[in-house]
Amino acid sequence: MVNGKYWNEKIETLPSEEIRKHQLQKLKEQVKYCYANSVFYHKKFESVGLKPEDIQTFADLQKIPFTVKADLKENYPYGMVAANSDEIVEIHASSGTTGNPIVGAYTKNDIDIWQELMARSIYAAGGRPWDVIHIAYGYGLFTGGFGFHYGAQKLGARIVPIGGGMTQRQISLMNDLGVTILACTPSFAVYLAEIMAKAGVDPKKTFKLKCGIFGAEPWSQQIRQRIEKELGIEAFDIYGLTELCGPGVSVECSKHEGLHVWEDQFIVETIDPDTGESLPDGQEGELVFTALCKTGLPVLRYRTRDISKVTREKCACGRTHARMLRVTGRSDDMLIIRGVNVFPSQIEFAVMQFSELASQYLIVLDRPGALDTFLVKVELTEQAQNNTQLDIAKLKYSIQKRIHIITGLSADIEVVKPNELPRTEGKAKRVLDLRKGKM
Ligand code: DLL
Repeated sequence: MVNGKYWNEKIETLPSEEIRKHQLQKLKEQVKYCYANSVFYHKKFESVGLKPEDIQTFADLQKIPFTVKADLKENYPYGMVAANSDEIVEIHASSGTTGNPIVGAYTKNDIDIWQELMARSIYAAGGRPWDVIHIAYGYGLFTGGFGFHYGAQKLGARIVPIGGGMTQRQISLMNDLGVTILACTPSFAVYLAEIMAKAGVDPKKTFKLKCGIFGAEPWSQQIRQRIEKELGIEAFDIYGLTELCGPGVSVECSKHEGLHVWEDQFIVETIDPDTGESLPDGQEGELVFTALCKTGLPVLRYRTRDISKVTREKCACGRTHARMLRVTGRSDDMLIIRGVNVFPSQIEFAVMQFSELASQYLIVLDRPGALDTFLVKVELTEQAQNNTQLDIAKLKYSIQKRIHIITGLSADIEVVKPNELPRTEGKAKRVLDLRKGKM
């Protein structure tokens, strides 16, 4: 259906009990598939004495051991592939910061599913065949560019496959080509808005932009408000990871009350990241996903490290699939500063309270002696920079106080000039940890 509320109404509004029934059926089949075709899962099952027949109910899901990032790294590149090698038609990868990259190996079946999920996701965010979609996620091994490309292609929208880079040119093309949907990381959207403001371009006046579909990194409510205000668009959150397909695991609908997880393809669970214990819906924890129909590189109970919570309350949009709330951070993003646990999102929350500051910030940690140093670099907006009345010392003190209230730690604050902090076209870098290797 092209002009209704849904891309795939039957699936998107399937009654919850039917989704559960479908999931259990697919889970049983997938477990059998993994046991028979994946050397990795066969061994894993044997090591805990598990046979595919042992999975009969939802509760039995708990019997399946978790799969973790290290499994994928250790089995790089093809050790976890279950399909015949000539069935693999595409490879993607995410780099991470250490060790081997995480490889995604896709069969034609996997690409078809991904394309369907991305068409649904773009549609849920308001995309229609008559839209012009500017895909500024990187093309290549990163899944962002191709994921959006496949989805927009299925939708029949007009694609501008710009990828990363050429920021100035991107802006003029967006205007010239009548772009209506912007797809990129939230930090790149902020960057585009900054460059537009600097060039005296007001996207609200000349552009046809109506919405943006942003993901691949955590972003706060405050960043969303800034993007929406500066670009004059409605912003939608999209989530995904290479291990599951790429973007298109979940997406926000027009209600903006969490991201619908496409449950016909994934079972989502939340666990305590420290103990691995299963948590009830509504409680914050680490997201764990089981891909139900993946054949290239299947994953069962995959620990994402992403922190969120799941709700199964009815959504006013009519979609019946569970929702996850925005990802607040990753359990392995957590910084331990002077013994205190701090998430970059907490610093972002503090910084974004100040209208004098731009959206860019950088946390710099070091250990020159016995103690950690904790510096937060923040950047003035052009407007604040030109305000001769601005009392920088007072501003610094207020930021410091706010960070202290949130984290209990006192940070040093450095206020820098507009555009002084580095921008990236891909995922933003928020932390510079110089302590590594220093005891
Ligand atoms: O980032 C896939 C993607 C591309 C998603 C474009 C959305 C848009 P990876 O490079 O494998 O895949 O990184 C996956 O990025 O585990 C999260 O930590 C983070 N992430 C992805 N989307 C979001 C989001 C892509 N909406 C990792 N909010 C995940 C917060 C996100 N974090």
